[in-house]
Amino acid sequence: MRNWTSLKGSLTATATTIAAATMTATAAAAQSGLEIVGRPIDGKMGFQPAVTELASELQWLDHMILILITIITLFVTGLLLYVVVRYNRRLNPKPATFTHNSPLEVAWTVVPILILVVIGAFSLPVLFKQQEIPVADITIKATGKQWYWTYEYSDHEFEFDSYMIGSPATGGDNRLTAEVEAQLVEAGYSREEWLLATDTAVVVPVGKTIVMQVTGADVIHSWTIPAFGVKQDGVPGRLAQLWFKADREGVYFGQCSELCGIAHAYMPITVKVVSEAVYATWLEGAKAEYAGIPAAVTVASAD
Ligand SMILES: [Cu+2]
Repeated sequence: MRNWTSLKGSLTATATTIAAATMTATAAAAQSGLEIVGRPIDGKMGFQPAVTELASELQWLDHMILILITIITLFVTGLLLYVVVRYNRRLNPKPATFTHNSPLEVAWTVVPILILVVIGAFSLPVLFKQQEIPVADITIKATGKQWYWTYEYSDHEFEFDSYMIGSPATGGDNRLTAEVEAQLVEAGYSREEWLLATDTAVVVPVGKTIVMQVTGADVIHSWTIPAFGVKQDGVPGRLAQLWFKADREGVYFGQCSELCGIAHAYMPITVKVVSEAVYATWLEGAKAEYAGIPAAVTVASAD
């Protein structure tokens, strides 16, 4: 029913409305009262709020390197200006003719090496922390498809598809129309979340270690949530892993981050971090709603 190709031009308006209503009802179920935390904001600079240790460390590293490169850039600019002023032809009519200065050459080789070692010493632990996958409380498999995501809750044997609200699968045509805005509102979002909100969302409990297995069914996609500090390519035929432990309830958004075809811009990612109680309730509902849905891979054709 949510197959892209079969939907294209074949669904009647009634069926679309029913489907949209069902999907948005599910989406809204786990969202009441949840703050929208992780989304881009017009005119803002910098990072989204860091809600995992990984994201905090990444952002700390970024700031540390920003300070280092600012110092280096100012130093080099200062040297250049000094040389331009002090050693121009007017102030220095008789130029020096030496070609070597061993102490200086050793210094400009050793100092950059030391700077790189310092950067490496701080960045490698952050990288390893991302790549060393801890024992999972919950394992979810995200499969990127043209152009939506399928999430399998591996511990509970159910899966569901996640489409952008306003995509052809939810009765739209990737444009923000009045109907699409109504769907967004009904699902607990606003037009600000257009291109970010999906009909179903990944729901996880706060403070639990989530291991996300990421793969692709057709071409390479990439799963990311900036506020979690995670990004992983989903490559067909490979199963990569990422992990996160969100410490703040809320709604978080990401987008497919590997150019994957014509509707690449229309396959966002929505994650809701909820309390354990809300998660347990959602899980029961999801089991009832999605159990037995065949795990068939639906590959969209480009027509
Ligand atoms: Cu993509």
